[in-house]
Amino acid sequence: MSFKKTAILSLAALGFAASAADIKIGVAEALSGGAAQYGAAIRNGFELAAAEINAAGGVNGNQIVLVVADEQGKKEEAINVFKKLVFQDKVLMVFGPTLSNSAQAGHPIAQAGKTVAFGTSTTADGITAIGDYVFRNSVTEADVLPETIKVAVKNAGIKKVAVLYGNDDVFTKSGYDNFKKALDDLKIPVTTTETFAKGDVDFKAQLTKIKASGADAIVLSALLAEGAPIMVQARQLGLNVPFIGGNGMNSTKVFDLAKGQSDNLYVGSPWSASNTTPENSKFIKAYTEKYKMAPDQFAAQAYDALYIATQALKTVKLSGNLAADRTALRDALPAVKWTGATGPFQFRRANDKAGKPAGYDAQQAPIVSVTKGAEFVI
Ligand code: 1QQ
Repeated sequence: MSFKKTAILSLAALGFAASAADIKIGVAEALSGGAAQYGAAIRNGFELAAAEINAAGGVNGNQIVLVVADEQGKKEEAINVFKKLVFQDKVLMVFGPTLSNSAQAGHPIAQAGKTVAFGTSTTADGITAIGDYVFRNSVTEADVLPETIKVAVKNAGIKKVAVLYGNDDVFTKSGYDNFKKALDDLKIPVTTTETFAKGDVDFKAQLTKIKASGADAIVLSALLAEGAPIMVQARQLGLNVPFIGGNGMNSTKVFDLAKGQSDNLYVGSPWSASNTTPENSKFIKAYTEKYKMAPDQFAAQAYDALYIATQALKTVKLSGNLAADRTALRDALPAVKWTGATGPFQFRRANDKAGKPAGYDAQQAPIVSVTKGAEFVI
């Protein structure tokens, strides 16, 4: 008998055998760097859901074990972390990464390893075109932005807008493309289109041009690291028009980062703190008790995502053969329907670039809200 076998047998004799049935799930999120503004809330959402699911008996008696890794909001790190989780840690599936920019780098690794990659915050075009193991429950910019613009225009009597976007990030660029399409469809004139890059800190030149252009609102496709200072600097320049933002601006962190200058920002998401369904009330209460702070949509989507995966896992008879189990989970996921903190959810098949069926997007309706006194109000 080899040493390895002896070691396993003695572990079993000591009562560790049950751990063989643990279900290892990877969580690859930005836990440091600028995107940790989102990633920390996402991790909290997963850990809350895992604790609840395990306390209620786990998945057919098996406990969920999260293997959390920091992909730092960077493409190269997303590649490293996905390789580690898929090939070294041998997790059943991977949630994350936080940014679409990183997903374009990390998801092909999961796809090659025939392992589900499940985004809970990735909203750019083309993510689920990567392959049939790629899923997300985050509603795309393409689905949300037309609705956000419609509500903002109606509410604030907007006639013409300026557009400002980050041109070096997959998400901010996709947000721009979808904003542009929605503005064209609604025949809303654009006074000027300005850009910035990741890491920029001074946006006065672009904002001065926007002010001179006479726009009634600023359509902004940005992540918080740049989006929050943009709001502050606009107000400093006396540019007090509404902002219309994408998913990147849809975080309560905007209230900390743009202190006192965060009013009048329109965003859309299926999740709202003021939604009083039993599922959402339970989530908000449990989250607030556990973390001593209010959740945001990023936490809510991660929380729902683990419940969605759990519903699929409950229908799968895990064989202990990793490759077979990974594929069985992939095959079970598309049929899941789940009503969670973000409301009723189901998947919708996405196509690849050639128009052939690929991964799965979220089929969910957005709610548009506007910031007022450090709150999102419907
Ligand atoms: C993306 C996003 C970001 C705002 C996630 C935090 O939506 O990168 O797709």
